[in-house]
Amino acid sequence: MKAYLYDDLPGDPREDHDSGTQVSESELQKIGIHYWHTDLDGVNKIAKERNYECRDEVNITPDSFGGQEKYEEKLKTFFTEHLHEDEEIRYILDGEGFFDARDAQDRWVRLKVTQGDLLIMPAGIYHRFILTTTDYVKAMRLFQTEPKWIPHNRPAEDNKYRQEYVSEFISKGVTA
Ligand code: KMT
Ligand code: NI
Repeated sequence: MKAYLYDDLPGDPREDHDSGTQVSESELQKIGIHYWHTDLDGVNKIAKERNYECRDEVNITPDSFGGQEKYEEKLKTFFTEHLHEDEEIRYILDGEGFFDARDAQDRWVRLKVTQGDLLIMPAGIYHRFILTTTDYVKAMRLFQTEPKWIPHNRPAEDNKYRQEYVSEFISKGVTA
């Protein structure tokens, strides 16, 4: 996985948009993001520790979504800034994609994920997802008993999980 600040320049969001400023693993942890590069045994171990008993797989390509038009519609949903009331945990089985998450200064941090990357976005973090120009990703989605992937689009400041996230990772993190 590669993590850097998004350049915020116009153009196809499926391009890299690498500003050249890297974001370290410890900086990611400060905003509640965790990642591992691991094999299936590692995924099983982490899933057990965090009580993720269930999983499924998604295959995202224009074909699997019924053609270019429907695919682009789906991408719009993924790429609209939102939060969830539970962790979003994804293991990349094949292909590649970008998760963008807001840091404490409300900048986009871009995480490029490829095969073997396991990523956890905490509940309440504002984020979005998009594929790269290869237009293909296959991912495992882990969940406890029921998937809770309903997107709550920004602004969602009244959301309890947003407020918990802010008090744990944003307000405490203010230094200057
Ligand atoms: C999501 O919820 O944004 C997704 O499942 C994106 C695809 S998983 C790589
Ligand atoms: Ni999401």
